[in-house]
Amino acid sequence: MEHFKYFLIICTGFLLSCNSDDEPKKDSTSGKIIFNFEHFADGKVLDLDNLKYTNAAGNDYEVTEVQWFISDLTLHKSDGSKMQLGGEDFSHYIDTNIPSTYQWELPDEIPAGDYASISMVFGIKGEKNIPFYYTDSPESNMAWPINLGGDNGGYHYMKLNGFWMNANSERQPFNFHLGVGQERDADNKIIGFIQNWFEVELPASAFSIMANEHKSINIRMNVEKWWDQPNEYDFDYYGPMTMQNQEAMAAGVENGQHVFTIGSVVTVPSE
Ligand SMILES: [Cu+2]
Repeated sequence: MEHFKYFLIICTGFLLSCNSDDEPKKDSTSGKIIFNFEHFADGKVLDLDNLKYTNAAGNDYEVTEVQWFISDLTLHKSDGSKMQLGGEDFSHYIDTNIPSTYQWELPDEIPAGDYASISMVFGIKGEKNIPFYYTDSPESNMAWPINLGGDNGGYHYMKLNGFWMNANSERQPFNFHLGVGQERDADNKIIGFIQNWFEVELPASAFSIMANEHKSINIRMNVEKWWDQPNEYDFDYYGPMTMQNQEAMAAGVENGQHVFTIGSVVTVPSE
């Protein structure tokens, strides 16, 4: 009997300590964010596999698929403080062939209040872009050749594939792929690598969130802007492939500052 009493005390103590450790910290002063991703062209939802678009350089083109990484999403307050989202899940993969990738539900508790802006990294920062980091598809299919990217260029930032009508009026495939670039000597031998990821502050991304509120924020890729300004991107000049062409990728990266906008911010009823 005495033993049994001790057993009960130990058990209860164990359960109590377990409970207090495992209980998720329910913060009644915070909300949650869900990001949704959408692809637009010329101000409307991107119509895939339809050769009906014309870029700034006058190339008629179509898009067959867009596959890309976003990472290090960060909320900024007007006092300069910031909060990086996602924790260990610092990146998210988006694929027009896999609609389930269009949503990224952040685990973070977002303190209630006003936020001045949202910033994002297009692609993955070099120190996190480690070869063989992603072991499962579809992310693993984004691997960037090690000879073209080195130890900090493990994955494509984006594969944007399609066709354009070339100077000979032929429908020619293009692979507008962005990732780590190469520095080459006069003999075209690779002598270094160039990080092409970039950070962008999303225009008009101020929002506020209340306690227990869920915000659904749409991040929009405006596809035509990859080829618009400041560099009018002519496929007849740059050619169908970009991966070994730093000049082409640099033009895309500069234009990339104008590619992303906020589609909408909606408060969704929480469960
Ligand atoms: Cu590629």
